[in-house]
Amino acid sequence: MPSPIHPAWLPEQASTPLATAVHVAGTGPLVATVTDEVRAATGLHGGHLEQDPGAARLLLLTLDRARGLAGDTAVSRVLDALDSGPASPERYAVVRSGDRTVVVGEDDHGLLYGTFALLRHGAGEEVLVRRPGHRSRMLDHWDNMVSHPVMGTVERGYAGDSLFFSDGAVRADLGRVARYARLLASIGINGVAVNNVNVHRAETGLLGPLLPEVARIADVLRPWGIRLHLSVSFASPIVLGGLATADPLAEDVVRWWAEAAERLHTAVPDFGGFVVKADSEGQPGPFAYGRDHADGANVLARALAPHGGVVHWRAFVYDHRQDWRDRSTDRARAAHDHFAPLDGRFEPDVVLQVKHGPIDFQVREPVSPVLAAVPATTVAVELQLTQEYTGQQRHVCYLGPAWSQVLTFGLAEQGTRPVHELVQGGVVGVANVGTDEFWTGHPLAQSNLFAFGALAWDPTADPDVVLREWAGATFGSHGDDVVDTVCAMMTDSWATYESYTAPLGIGFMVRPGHHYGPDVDGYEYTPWGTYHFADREGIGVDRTRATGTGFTGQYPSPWRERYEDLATCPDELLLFFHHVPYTHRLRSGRTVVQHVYDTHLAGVERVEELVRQWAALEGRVEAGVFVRVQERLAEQRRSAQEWCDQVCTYFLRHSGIPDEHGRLIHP
Ligand code: GCW
Repeated sequence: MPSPIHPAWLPEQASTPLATAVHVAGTGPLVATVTDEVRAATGLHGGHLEQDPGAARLLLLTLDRARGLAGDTAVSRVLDALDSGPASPERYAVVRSGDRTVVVGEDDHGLLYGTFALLRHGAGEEVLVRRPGHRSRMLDHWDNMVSHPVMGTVERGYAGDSLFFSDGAVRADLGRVARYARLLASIGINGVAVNNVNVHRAETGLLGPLLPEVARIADVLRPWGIRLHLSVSFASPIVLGGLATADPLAEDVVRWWAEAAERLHTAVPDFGGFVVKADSEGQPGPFAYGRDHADGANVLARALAPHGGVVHWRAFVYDHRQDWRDRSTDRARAAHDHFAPLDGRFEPDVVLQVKHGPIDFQVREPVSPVLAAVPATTVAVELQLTQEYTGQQRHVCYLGPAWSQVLTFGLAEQGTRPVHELVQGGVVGVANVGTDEFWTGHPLAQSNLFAFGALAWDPTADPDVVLREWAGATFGSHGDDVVDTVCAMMTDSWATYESYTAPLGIGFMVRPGHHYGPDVDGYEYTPWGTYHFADREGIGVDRTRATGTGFTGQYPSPWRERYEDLATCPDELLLFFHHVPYTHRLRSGRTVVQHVYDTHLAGVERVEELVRQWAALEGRVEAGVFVRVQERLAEQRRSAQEWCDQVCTYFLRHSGIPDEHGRLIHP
């Protein structure tokens, strides 16, 4: 018996009752989906579909159809509102006018999103017009076709197996994928890359013999407005095509990619494009042929150009065989060093996909300077929903506030131009779902999927409002006090996670390999380039221009100066940019070592409070959800204590400085 699948934020009772006569009209393939959604919602509540728009109480229309009904007062109000703003694909407008409600989508995508907005929020008397802040809102799955001996079927996956693949093949039953696609459509996601950026031999076949299987997945995603993308190996011309080289300038390689794109387009006419991790962590790339990453990305982009589709080329390129004895090499510098000189050389359909921070999805990193360093290149920012470094979906960690900080951070033009304006290539998230009955392992981690969609659509949205919206949709039927408790538990959960793990932006300190739990020196003498350089005097990485690796110089003003100077570097990033004595006084007034003791001990107490807050919901939420969250909180409690003890003891032993308040720090 397969276990039941949790409805996430779309339980039947969360949708607005549509006990009314509904008229749906429009052009485009998604109109059928809208009709099905509405039929389900009206069927539940006693409404019906109505052929005659004049007799309908609810009209769901694409803009072209709405224009034909301009004589209708309610429709004309919507048209006026739409016509007074700039046209934009996927835009929608919603209004309730007297006893009639109208939803108009600029296109069928807009109608789909407008319909979900109506089902979730109902309609108000003011015309609400919404347009996406980013055209591309995409999730990357790190799913493997064949289970990897260490990583399993989803690399860094904490929620069961792959939704798409099993035993080297595309799943015969894609029912779960259809339900997933519906969830994604309801939050505005419009692209999904189905396989891991680490492409193994099996997945290379997705470009060739397995194309009909790829087409089956695309067919399931399409009715929900989601385009399928594939991660591809740069060595595909060799591995799959049998060529002697993958040199991007070799004629037969150019031809091979053009033919591959042609095949894809035939099988999947709306194919979204390629995602490529090249010359990184062992993946093949153009460096092997003395070519650069513009040469590499451009050959794929030119192949796709006749058909549409983009190349998401990842900027996550660094030396993972570094010598820890060499203090001049700095992994944080790598993406900028590789890509800034290539600005202006990429084909228009290349999107440079940049991780939000310069290292690797740590709980706290500065925003990547690459996002402001390639103005002539289309960039996308990559966020990580799957909680590789933020508790692996065993710890509660609502990441909305972290992503909001990134997206609204004024990186360019003297700090006035926020990241969300720089990322014309949109927002990409590494997915956090799998075959788990709650989708995300930890039921509360569903919030991160929801928030990713909400912030990709509106990067200026308040993450607390988004949290409340998610909690209301998911738990609202259990009462407002349940929603309040869930929000109270989660609003500061990212800050809590940070408080008991690696302090002040230093990062890592995790167990090597699987990255769960503390190991302060775990990566210190490894080739991975993630060091904290603690000695008996102090800790931190000197990334200044004056005395360090010079990474601060990759930032535009005012950040290069602010990060360079100890007096202006924000506390939370201090150890990312500076090596300081344990006695260094933070801008908060506390010393570094005292800050570590205080935050870690407080972090554990906060987790204890989370356990109590959740316990009070016993009998108030669905039993399965209650138990799963309770189990995970117990593990979070244990793990937080372990982090606290190891980090505090490490600082005590290295500094010899006891806690000012005389609390027990294990010697
Ligand atoms: O965060 C690291 C992960 C790898 C991952 C890599 C990447 C897919 O530890 O598992 O590989 O980043 O982003 O490519």
